[in-house]
Amino acid sequence: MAAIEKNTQSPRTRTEWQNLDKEHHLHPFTDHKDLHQKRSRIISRADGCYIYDVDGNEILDGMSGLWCVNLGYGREELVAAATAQLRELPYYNNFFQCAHPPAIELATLLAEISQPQFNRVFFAGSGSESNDTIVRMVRRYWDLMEQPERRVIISRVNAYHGSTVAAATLGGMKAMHEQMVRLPDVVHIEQPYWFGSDRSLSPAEFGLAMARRLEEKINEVGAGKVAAFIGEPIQGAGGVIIPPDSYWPEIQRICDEYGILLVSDEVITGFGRLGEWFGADYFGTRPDFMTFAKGVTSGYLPLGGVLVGDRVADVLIDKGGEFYHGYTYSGHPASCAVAIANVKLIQKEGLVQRIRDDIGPYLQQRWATLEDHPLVGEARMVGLMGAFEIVSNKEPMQRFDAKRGAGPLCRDHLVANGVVMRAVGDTIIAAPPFTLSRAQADRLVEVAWRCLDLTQQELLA
Ligand code: PXG
Repeated sequence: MAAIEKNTQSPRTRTEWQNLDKEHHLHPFTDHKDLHQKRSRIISRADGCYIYDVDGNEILDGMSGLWCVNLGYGREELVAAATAQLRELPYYNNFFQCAHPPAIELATLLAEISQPQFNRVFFAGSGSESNDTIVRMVRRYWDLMEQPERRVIISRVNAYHGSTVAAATLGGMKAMHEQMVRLPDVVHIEQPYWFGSDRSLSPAEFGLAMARRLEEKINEVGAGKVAAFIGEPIQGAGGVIIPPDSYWPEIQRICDEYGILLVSDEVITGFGRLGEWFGADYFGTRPDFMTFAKGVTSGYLPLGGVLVGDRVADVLIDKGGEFYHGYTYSGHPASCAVAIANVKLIQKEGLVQRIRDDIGPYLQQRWATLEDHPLVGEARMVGLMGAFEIVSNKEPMQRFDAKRGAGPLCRDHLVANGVVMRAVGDTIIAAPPFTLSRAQADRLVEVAWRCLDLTQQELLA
């Protein structure tokens, strides 16, 4: 296949793109009034770990797109897999007793790389759709188990599980809930955010206490009414909340004791981000479901899905009866072909091990040095997923007044200095591609330090 032509000659100027964008394009999660004052950044191409704006400025992508371009940009193998599949069979469905080779092959591959209880996959087009599938399948399972009173799904405050109504109900984002009608039978417990707590407990004690909120909630709701618990192994969009080591084993114990299904939302943590194939492997849980999306294709084409554990799949299959749920693009052939190529590349290049043993520990150790900056209260990272907390004072710990916008200020400096990270309030988060070099890791940290200096000068001026 011919090398892709780089679109270096943009047919329009930046201003023209910005004007058209303003006139016609509504963006996700955006205050458009605010955007129209600032104008959009127009990103027109990318290569490796870098994105380029329409003026040709090079920016190191510390967020892997939106936590998805794990293998970096410009991977010809993924382009070739998509192109070949589009030629062979661009679309066919998996409804009505049909299936196609890419969906079957990918399902088989996913069963191979996941824990032994996972042998079956239900495909969707995105993480949100996958979590809708979870809501539907959890209910179907308990109906088939003749325990229809088990209806309640327990989730966590500040969780992000997507933006469809079901997924956003599962999520714990207050601002989203205020703009929507929520599903019934979803309740939330606190998140294991030690840095955001009063820190009177040690991290280990705090982790246990937060896990036991699940047990308290089960008892409050009534043990016979609880269907499932859902959580991201590390909360991503909520600010890279890394739970203390004591947290997940206790959650697992409680789920086992009360017989409730455990759902691990692996949309960000799946496919190697933490130096293991899945976050459940990293934290040692044995979930009944894993939601995936994003990194399954490194974002080259949209795909999501749910790995369904035998406990549930066996019941669905053995008891029979149609499960009235599915999407036109459940297992789109081209997306599945890209996913197969993507997983095989991760295997061939040993990228999971690279994160566990090489670039992960390297960046983590560099990242930790940010704690020496006067503005950083904590710098944390697992695998290639990290955050640092901007504070006005370390001892006692104090935040800047939220109105000062310290986080967004720092984020804007980062972008202006050629590095993308995200601000969640005053928490700056990063999740760079798995192919990040050591020099690029150094650059992430050096630019972060410099931008913290700039932020400090501006806030203290
Ligand atoms: N679960 C998790 C854990 C996610 O992070 C979804 C589900 C939904 O996936 P889709 O494919 O429907 O978007 C996500 C998505 C951010 C940000 O700003 C994070 C996501 C999406 C958009 C923005 O960090 N995560």
